Amino acid sequence: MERILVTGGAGFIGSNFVHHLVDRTDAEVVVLDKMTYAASRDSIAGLPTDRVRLVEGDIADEAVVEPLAAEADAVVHYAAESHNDNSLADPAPFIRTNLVGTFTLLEAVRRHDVRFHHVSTDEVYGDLDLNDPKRFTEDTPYQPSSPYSASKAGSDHLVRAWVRSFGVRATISNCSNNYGPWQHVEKFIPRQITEVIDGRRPRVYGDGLNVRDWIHTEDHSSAVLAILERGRIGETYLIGADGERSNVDVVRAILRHFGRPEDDIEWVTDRAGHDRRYAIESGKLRHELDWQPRYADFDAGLTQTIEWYQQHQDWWRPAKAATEAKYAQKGQ
Ligand code: NAD
Ligand code: TDX
Repeated sequence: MERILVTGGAGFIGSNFVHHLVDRTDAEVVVLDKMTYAASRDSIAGLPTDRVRLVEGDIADEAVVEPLAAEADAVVHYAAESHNDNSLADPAPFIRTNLVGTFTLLEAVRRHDVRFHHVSTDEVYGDLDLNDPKRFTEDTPYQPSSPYSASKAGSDHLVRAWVRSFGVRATISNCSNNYGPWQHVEKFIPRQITEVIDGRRPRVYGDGLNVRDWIHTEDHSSAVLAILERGRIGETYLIGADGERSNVDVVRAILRHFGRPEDDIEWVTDRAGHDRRYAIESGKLRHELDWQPRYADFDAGLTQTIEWYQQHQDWWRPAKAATEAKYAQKGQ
């Protein structure tokens, strides 16, 4: 594989994948990113300029996408509006980027017969009860709850239809909640770490018992590369690292790290339609593609992530005040 187009490659997870490609393959990487509030040039700064090129543009703009798809051997599609709370406040950009953007890319890879990998989320499956022994599998029916997850579910369906009707050579992955460096401070773990660094209390929605299945972003990247290289065309692979934790448990671990009392929590207004629990059964990926997570110990990965945010205050501070102002308006 010589030239790989990575959409959303200046975002949290896409930028990690760009580093992963540079470190582990000989590929030339073109990043197509609209550079929204969620993007960061710093996250891909310092990479060799003969290997990585950033194109600032919109995946929903055919004139931008067409020439880049024409010269690519593969497209790995991360670009999205990604935050549930934002999708509840204003769904429009989610429809345009996640649905129209994915459609625009699919039409371009169809024209040029380019291999396509679509990065999606476990949220397309809706949620599980706390005491349900089941986990999501590739056969779980779609039942998205929020405008964000509905737009991602729709984008998955577009990919499946383009495979079946037009023979597009595509795979899909649905991953659980990612954590690690370079995640925007609007998201749960960075928000709580930076609140505590600023001497405030972590802000937990509802009763805090909602469960997320955490995976380090490095492990997400290694799984996507395995699927790109060895996955079967037309298949979906679930990506997860057996990292189920309740939100309140994660917050208590962060408080402990800073030597603060474990009940020093601000309980705030719950998210509308808040999914209760996500849990991934990733046996297909592990057995078929021989993939294993490297960050099996969530607490060690969390400690490393906390230290990263302590050491990179210049990076996250510019976004922090505006993010908190938005949450404050909603009582969160
Ligand atoms: P992010 O918000 O950090 O990054 C998204 C990137 O896409 C940004 O750089 C942004 O500028 C870019 N972008 C947005 N709209 C664009 C457009 N119209 N054209 C081009 N670029 C555009 O998101 P993330 O957390 O890194 O998520 C990346 C992908 O992984 C998304 O598709 C998301 O649905 C999926 N995913 C995320 C998680 C998670 O826990 N964060 C879990 C599973 C799947
Ligand atoms: O301040 C907060 N307090 C709180 O209790 C925030 C920001 C969140 N939460 C809760 C809501 C969720 O139960 O924490 C949990 C995680 O919240 P988010 O970080 O917003 O993630 P989530 O909604 O689970 O979605 C994430 O994982 C799946 C990503 O943002 C999606 O892009 C991905 O598809």
